Amino acid sequence: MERTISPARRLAEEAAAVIAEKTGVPTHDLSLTLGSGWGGAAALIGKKIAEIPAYEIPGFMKSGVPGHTGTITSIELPNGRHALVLGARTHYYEGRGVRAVAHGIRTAAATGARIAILTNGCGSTVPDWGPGTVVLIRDHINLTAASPLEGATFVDMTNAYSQRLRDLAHTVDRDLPEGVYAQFPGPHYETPAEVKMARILGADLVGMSTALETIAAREAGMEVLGLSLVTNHAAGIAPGALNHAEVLEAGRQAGARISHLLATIISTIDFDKE
Ligand code: 8IG
Repeated sequence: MERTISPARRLAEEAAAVIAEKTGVPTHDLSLTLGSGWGGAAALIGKKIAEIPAYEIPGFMKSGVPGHTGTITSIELPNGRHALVLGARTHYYEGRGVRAVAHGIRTAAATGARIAILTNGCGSTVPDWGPGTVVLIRDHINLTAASPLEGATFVDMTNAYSQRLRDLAHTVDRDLPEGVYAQFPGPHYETPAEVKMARILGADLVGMSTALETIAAREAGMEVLGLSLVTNHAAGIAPGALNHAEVLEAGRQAGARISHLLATIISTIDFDKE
């Protein structure tokens, strides 16, 4: 029987071929998406082999969000494995459609990556988890009313966030809390009533990125580790209003500590045991 490849998959394979050509690295092992606050990790995990402006790679566009860089970087880890750092996340709220949202992850999968580490900055619905708290994502609630998958693609989401990788993160920091991440469509932040709803539904964290990317990663058969940096209490959890400058400032303050944490977690990954 003839194998049919979806247009989304074909574009990802084209992008992967360009990455292989421009980096000289034929395959990658790890996909690393660095969200608000996490950017410093790229410099700590290994040796930079190449950095490519995202718009030179098929299917990627320039990021319009301050604090989000638009490059794709190939890094050689000390163990000889290769990480593809996606500094060019497309958010659902940019309105480019779900295919653009999933393209980075699909491309990383097409380069050979079997593990996806997804990081983000997010709001917290838990009073005790203030700005600077790092949380391992245990599960998510997709409140975007969208899916990055097209057609009859029935992907199991039971163990979307790998127990193996969460255990491994706990060997680095046994006190890392675990939480449920709810993705809202954004780009506006929630109302206090929406945050209360999310809490009642079981969400500890609220964000705008990671759930859709995890779905795409699971479709591609990747193991997912999700790490959130709380940059703000979600609306109504603490007194006062939210603003993007405060979010960036919280990320900046936590940057060195969480980048080191992430680099240490990556250094402990056993790539042969999936
Ligand atoms: I950073 O409070 C960041 N991202 N939905 N709500 C949502 N996304 C966020 C928030 C927040 N903070």
